[in-house]
Amino acid sequence: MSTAGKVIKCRAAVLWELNKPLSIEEVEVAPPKAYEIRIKLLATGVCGSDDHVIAGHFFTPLPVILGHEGAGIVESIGKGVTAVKPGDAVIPVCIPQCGKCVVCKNPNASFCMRNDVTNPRGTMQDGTTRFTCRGKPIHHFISTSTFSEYTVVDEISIVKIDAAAPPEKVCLIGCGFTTGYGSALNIAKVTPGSTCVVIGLGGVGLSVIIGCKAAGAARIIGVDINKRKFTKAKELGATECVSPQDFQKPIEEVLKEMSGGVVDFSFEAVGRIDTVLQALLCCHEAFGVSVIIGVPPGSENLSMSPMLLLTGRTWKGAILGGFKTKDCVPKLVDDYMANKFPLDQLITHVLPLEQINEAFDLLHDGKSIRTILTI
Ligand code: COD
Ligand code: ZN
Ligand code: ZN
Repeated sequence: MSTAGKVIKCRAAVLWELNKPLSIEEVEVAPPKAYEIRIKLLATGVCGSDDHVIAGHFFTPLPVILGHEGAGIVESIGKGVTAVKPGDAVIPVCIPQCGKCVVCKNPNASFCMRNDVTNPRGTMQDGTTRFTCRGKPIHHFISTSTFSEYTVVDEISIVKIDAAAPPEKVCLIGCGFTTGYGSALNIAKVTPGSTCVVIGLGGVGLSVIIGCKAAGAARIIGVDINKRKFTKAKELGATECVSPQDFQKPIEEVLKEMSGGVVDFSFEAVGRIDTVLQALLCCHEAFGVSVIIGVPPGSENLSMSPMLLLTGRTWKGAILGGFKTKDCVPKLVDDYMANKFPLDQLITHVLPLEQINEAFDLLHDGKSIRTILTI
């Protein structure tokens, strides 16, 4: 029996309050309106940014269904939708590509102005939500909300992918992998023979390493306070790894010495003020490029000397690796299918959606890189 046009009752993980476990609830998912798509999700990754929301470091309206690294199939479409049809394999994307705004029209920019990241409303583009639970509207999260059996997204926030791609793997192309890999290739534009420093070896930092290696970097130095992350970092291309806790002096000094003073590219993939500064300071003062990927807690500002940039450093940042999502995500899936990068190695755990809080425990305890939730 077709569910098109009807409200679907299904399971979803709802965050009602900050710093509380997610609650598996029965939610109602309304049918898609014009230019919207309802998706049956099959798998979703658990990203550090979902955790930042729960901890109150990344503001989005509550109650909310989090999750932004999903893959699934189209269940039904609203009026006017042409990008996909029911049955298509898709990835919802947390940065839309509307194709019409000044950013979308700029070939060198990707942060579409219709994103829900800068000033999150937690809604569809029309300002309303498609989720209800216990009679209350539930917010969406950065245009995606993948911790649910079904979600509704705008047409500008969905990409069609190869139907043969395994959802429990390519869901990571919805955020973590793409964020790190693109930061190396598109934002830093890592050059062959260069020396790179990657601070933070979670799923995003490891994806930076994959990108640096693909670009032909000669040295890739991984930095993390959790030494359990070093083995995988080396498997993926880090040439050496260090923990700041093993040194008396600041880690940027250690990194400068290790590299003979020549760090060409540095990346911050932790989401802390001190590591943002470490990444900036460790790269060469005249030609170093430092890329911010993590977002420190909302109220924290950084104070730095303008001299750090006057000498010639470049300081950059990007969300989702600077990829224009509609143009690039399907190609990344094709590249994965052609074995061009080792995405599977980022996956350390697979759990059912019901065990989502265990997935966050694994992340907090530093035991997982990526947990995939099967839905
Ligand atoms: N020095 C070095 N490493 C550290 C330190 C430190 N002081 N503190 C923690 N770490 C390490 C941790 O041990 C861990 O290995 C790693 O840093 C962080 O990894 P995860 O697994 O917690 O997080 P990721 O890799 O999934 O995500 C990292 C981000 C930085 C992308 C994320 O947390 C973030 O800040 N997101 C906000 C940016 C954003 O919105 N991006 C788009 C959607 S994700
Ligand atoms: Zn993410
Ligand atoms: Zn746009």
